[in-house]
Amino acid sequence: MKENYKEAFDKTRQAGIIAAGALDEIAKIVSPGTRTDKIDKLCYEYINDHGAYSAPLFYRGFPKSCCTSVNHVVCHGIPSDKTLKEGDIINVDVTALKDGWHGDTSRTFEIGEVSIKAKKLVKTTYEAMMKAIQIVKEDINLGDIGAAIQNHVEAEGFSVVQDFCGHGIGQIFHKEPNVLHYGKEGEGDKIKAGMIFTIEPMINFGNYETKILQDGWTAVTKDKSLSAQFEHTIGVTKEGCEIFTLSKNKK
Ligand code: EYL
Ligand code: CO
Repeated sequence: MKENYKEAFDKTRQAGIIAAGALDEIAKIVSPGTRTDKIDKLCYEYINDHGAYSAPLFYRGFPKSCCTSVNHVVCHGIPSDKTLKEGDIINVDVTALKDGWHGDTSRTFEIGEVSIKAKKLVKTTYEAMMKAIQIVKEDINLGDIGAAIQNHVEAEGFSVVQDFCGHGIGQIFHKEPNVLHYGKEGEGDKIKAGMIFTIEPMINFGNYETKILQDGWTAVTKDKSLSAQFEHTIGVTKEGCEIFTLSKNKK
């Protein structure tokens, strides 16, 4: 059972590099006046030009190639003619399917100058994801990941969304295990070397509760407060983990 996961890691790394590269290109156009469907078009074309598919497109009927979630939208925002404006925050979530394997990643971008509270929310969300990634290695419990995120986020006065979670990923977009972004140390299953999953905390400025809009896709905060998210796809090793979706521009 030793190093049997080399192919899985190699393939997921290739998909992850494409997904991260798409976000690097998207980072260049997220500014005041940009329509969210322009982001979707760039995502679609970048991923296709790199010999891959956008996994979200038509997944469970989803109509676009990526999710664009602005301000109080928690996740699964649908690209549209909506125009970004100064002070907005937007999460863009992309998944590349390359050679049968998935790489899933998202970042929250700030549009022009944003409020101090939005900045703090985005920074804390990124830190929470990275703190969780930093503790990952064989034999920790899934609850340790949730606790690392929840402890950091709540110390800053924000709340962790409970209605969506990270997930196992590989030749299937979403599989076991569910990776909760809240929990207690020592709880949940132990993780083992070779496992591949996402960590993708959604963090709200106000209450953790969400609801789905009439369109059937868009998840928003019930209290209309701001929400931020970051996501990486990682592979567990004996000593730690590998992040498959790092940006070349280091982010
Ligand atoms: C499609 C399916 C309801 C995505 C992710 C697009 C959206 C809402 C049903 C997870 C689940 C992206 O990127 C994702 N996870 O990291 N569904 C997704 N859809 C969709
Ligand atoms: Co995703």
